[in-house]
Amino acid sequence: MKKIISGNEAIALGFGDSGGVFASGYPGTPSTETLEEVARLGDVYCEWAPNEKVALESVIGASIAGGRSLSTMKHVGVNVAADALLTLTYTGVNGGLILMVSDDPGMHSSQNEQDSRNYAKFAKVPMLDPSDSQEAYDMVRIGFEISEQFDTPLMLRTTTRISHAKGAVVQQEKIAPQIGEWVKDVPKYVMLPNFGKLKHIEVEARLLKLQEYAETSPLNRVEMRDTELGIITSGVSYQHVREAYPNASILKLGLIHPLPMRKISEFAASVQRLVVVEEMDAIFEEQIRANGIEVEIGKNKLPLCGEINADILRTAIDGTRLEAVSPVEGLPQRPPVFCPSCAHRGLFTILSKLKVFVSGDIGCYTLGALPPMNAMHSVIDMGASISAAHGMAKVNAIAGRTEKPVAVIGDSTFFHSGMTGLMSMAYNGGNALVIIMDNRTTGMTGGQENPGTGLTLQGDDARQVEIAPLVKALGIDNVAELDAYDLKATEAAIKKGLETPGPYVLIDKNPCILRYKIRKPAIHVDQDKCTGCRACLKVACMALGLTASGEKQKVRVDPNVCNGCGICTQMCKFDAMHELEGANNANL
Ligand SMILES: Cc1ncc(C[n+]2csc(CCOP(=O)(O)OP(=O)(O)O)c2C)c(N)n1
Repeated sequence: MKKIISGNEAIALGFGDSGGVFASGYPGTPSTETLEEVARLGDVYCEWAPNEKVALESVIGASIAGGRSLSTMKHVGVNVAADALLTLTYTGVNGGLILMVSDDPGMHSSQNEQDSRNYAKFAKVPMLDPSDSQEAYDMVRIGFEISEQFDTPLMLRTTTRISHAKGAVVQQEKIAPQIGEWVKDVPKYVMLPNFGKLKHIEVEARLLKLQEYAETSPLNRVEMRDTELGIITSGVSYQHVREAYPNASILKLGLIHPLPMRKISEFAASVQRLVVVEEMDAIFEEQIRANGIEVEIGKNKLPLCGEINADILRTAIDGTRLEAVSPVEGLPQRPPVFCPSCAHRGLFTILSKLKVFVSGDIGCYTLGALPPMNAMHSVIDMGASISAAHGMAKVNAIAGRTEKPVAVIGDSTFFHSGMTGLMSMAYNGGNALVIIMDNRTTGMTGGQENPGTGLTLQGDDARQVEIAPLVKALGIDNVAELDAYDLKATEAAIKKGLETPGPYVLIDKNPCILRYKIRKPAIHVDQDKCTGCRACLKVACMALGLTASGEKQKVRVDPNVCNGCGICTQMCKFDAMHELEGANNANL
């Protein structure tokens, strides 16, 4: 029976069907649903980790204990887990180990566009690159087999289109959970220099064996058609190539590291023009050229940035365009905004007013950087808000500047990698105001659980880590609560935090209204009192608009969108905005 499922769902299903025993990951688009789907299978153990390094390390332990295991994360998550990965490659595995990493070409929802194929090269591990849901499913099973046969971790890479697009999947016969013996093997698992030196030699030999495997593996297949044009490609690019050039010959790579150079060379010799199609970096092309094989078109014509599509291919390869493609040019931009009644809106209304330097972090609150708030001035990576604010404060002190930086971070990001920065600030005598927006969920990625929510990935009760005592234990004496829905109190709290010397932490505990489904009646605007001054529009709420043009425009509230938080009412000097019981009850 066929199932129509996404690549992420297919990987989860493949894990369940291939004897998977333990899975751990950290949310990140486009990988997130994979672990959520493993949880839905019901019969395989899985958990959210507070960050990707912890996830991978737990999976390493599960593998050492003999279980087939899976770790899931987005591309930047591998940066966090890289310390573990780059030594895991030396120890190898016991139970098969797959690190699923999802890249985001085009940056639909990411802070950078890094190409994880570099990590396979860097860590000297095999990498698989599926082109559709069926391949994503099948590659989990073959991935475990490769991992165990070659004693290596294996990376299974998806990109946004593979993770999220749906396709038909036929399941293989389910195999029982695979759990080997749990053995003590010091030279294998203890990477002291003496053992590590020997292991490095093994890793290099393993790579050569994997290369031989890649030469004959059906994962890398030649599709011979018209020999005038030959294209080497993989992953989602294969689909674009098939659409743009249905008659071209293709070398479709599934095992993309290490590359089968003999196969590539034979394919190159069998076609007249050789084109290499890959999104982002020139990983294949550089290796192919380094082997003395002539590539007519690669990154000399194809983009290094963003996604490719059939139209881009046709334009680059022979200067023609696809008639069927209708570009989205001219459509209005719809940048994301805070949800109606999100507490982050109250905070950024005040930060914007106070014109302080805000060292930001990654989460829904990053939207505070956009107009009209313009109240976030640096965002680097998860956790950087606190450590960067610390560095800023130190240089400010050296320069004789008095302004104290403000760091803004969410609960999930704080647990992920903000805690260590805060500890450093306390330890090194820092001087920043840190605001933790504890909405009790990992909001940006869709509302996942974390150590502060009191629930596991499966929704079962869990030990709930409290942030205030944790902050104190990290060495911060000044810790206070904040209610970002109360603008006056928020302004007063922030001012106090800025005036008090040394590290100061404010914690807002208003829950995420989406995740916790909080609904309130809409705000009503008294049109007789509204002067049209537009002060309320500064809170940038999508429920607020203007009355029809013509007469002096006044503010109106869309009751279907408004969620009655009352932040806008506090901006009104004319008492024109009120909570009206029952106003939009019909829409609750
Ligand atoms: C290293 C890394 N892992 C994962 C992500 C994906 N991601 C973006 S924001 C975020 C967490 C947001 O949760 P939180 O800090 O609680 O803020 P909220 O969105 O709830 O306001 C995650 C997991 C990322 N950008 N970088």
